[in-house]
Amino acid sequence: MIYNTLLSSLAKKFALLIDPDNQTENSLVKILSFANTTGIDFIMVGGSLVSNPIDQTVEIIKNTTTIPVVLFPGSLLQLSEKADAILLLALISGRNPDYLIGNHVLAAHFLKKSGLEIIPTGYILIDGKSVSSVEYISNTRPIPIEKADIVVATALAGEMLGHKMIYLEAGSGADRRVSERVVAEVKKNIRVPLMVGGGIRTPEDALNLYKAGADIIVVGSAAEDDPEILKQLVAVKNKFV
Ligand code: 1GP
Repeated sequence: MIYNTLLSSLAKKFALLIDPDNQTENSLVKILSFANTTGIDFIMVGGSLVSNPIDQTVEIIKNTTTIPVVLFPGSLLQLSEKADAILLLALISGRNPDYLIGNHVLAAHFLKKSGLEIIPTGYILIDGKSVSSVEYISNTRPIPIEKADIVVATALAGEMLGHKMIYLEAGSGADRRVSERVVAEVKKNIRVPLMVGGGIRTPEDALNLYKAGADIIVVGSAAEDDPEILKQLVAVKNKFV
């Protein structure tokens, strides 16, 4: 079980995010060849707007690597029985009922039959300086970056509601990633694993966020731009072993 492996050790984890729309089969295989040699803990698949069939992407990943595949669905069109697990996201920074419970009701029977491992995740969108796809598509507002107290209270409420993971998200390709201060404040207050993503591009970013308390770092855009950077980014987590 993927969640149990997250809990079973204190080691820092690294997740590669694949947005199917940003990949051809060739570029996907190339990025996976780097992923296979670097010690990535799991591959997330999804995006705010995905027009390619998610099954195909998951299939290519499963045929190319043994790294567990975790769905990160932006919509009901992004469900696949071929993955290993799903982050069942509740967009708890927002006040759009569809993203808090509506889509989950629609997906519930499918998920129960799918055999996917379900990881209920409190998903918190934080202002990354520019309007993110998540903000636009979900029609929710991000929490302002300077309002660390609101982020902490939101994360706490998410944990109290039973979410097994908290994900701090600045949005894919964010101009400004989540700050160390916010990560540290949230980490002090919750016990479930803390994921951080959006705009993380350099080993220094990763190092500082791990130091601040991130348990799992998610990188998508930087690896799309230059798959070779994965080696340096993933190597950072080994400094904490
Ligand atoms: C987006 O947090 C992820 O949901 C990854 O963001 O593409 O900026 O790495 P990047």
